[in-house]
Amino acid sequence: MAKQRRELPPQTISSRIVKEGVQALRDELERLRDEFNQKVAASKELEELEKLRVQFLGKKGEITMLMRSMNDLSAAEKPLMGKLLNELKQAAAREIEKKKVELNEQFQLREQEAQRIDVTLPGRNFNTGRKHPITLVLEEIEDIFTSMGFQIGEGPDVELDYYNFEALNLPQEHPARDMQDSFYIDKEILLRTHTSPVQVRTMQKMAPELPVRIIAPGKVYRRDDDITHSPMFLQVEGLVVDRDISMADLKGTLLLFAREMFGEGREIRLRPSFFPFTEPSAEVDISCIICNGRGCRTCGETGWLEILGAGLVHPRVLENCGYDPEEVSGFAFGMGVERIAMLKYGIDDIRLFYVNDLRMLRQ
Ligand code: 2NM
Repeated sequence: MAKQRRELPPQTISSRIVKEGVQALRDELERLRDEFNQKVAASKELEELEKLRVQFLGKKGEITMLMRSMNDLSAAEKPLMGKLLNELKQAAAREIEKKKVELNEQFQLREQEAQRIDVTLPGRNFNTGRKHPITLVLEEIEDIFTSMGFQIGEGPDVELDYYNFEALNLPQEHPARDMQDSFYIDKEILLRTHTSPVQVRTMQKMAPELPVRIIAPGKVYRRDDDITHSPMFLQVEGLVVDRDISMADLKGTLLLFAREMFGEGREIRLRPSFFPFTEPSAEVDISCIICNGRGCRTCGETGWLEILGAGLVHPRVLENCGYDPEEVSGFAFGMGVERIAMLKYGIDDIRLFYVNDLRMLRQ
């Protein structure tokens, strides 16, 4: 391929230089300097500046081409023109660099400006999560009992028939053992129907050490589903085993709990009841938190609200768990956390706790 030199612009300048010599080159040099300075001064973007660099100083740039056209000058003219052109080239390169720094600074300034924080803008709202009402009530119950010296015990949700029923003196024919009332994994394994198996496991681990003073909070499962019953709910059971534990200890403990939980003015009342694992057994009521005992719709005009089941631990249960019923006695109680929360917050449908409707949970 032929050398490109013949085709290179500016042919007109080359031919003028041949004809008119140094003066033509000087004119062209002036013109280029002016054009370059004016264009660089007017450029506003780095890309624009780079295009100018290529246009004037690139391989085929106008200044570069002008330097090449010096070949057409006489040996006497070359040194001076070479010097002038070199000066122009170097000045142009310096100008480009200077402008580049300037544009870079402007660019960074604009970036900073865009990122600047307007301290007068209103603060951004973000949603903080909050605890579920059931969690709040559970923690409150735990705080009340731990402050009285109770420890918190835990155990598995999937439980053996032995811990859930057998050790607790629930006979084979007891209705709670029916497939209709519990969730069975197989014949001997089921979802616990109360947290009492935690009490059994704890006593068996501790015996014969005294005192046992624990609460067992956790999920329990029953085949129930209506506005006051859910197939899964939370229970807190309590247990104290020591020498000379009586119904008086039970009543004193539960009165303190009722007053901490529902207010100073609360009274409690024990009514005879039956549980296979306690003897005697009682239902425990608190004076109605709406009407203070005068009678209203919430308490069914009785002045009392049922919140707990309780009793003295059955001698057979103590024995099953490694304690001598001739030496020690104990009291136990159990409550549903949802029921307490429903009373406390005036909620009439237990299922509202589980549908995760934020309009309800935010209240
Ligand atoms: C209740 C009512 C009465 C109870 C009994 C025991 C144990 F394991 F010690 F025997 N724990 N919880 C009990 C007694 C629970 O719930 C309504």
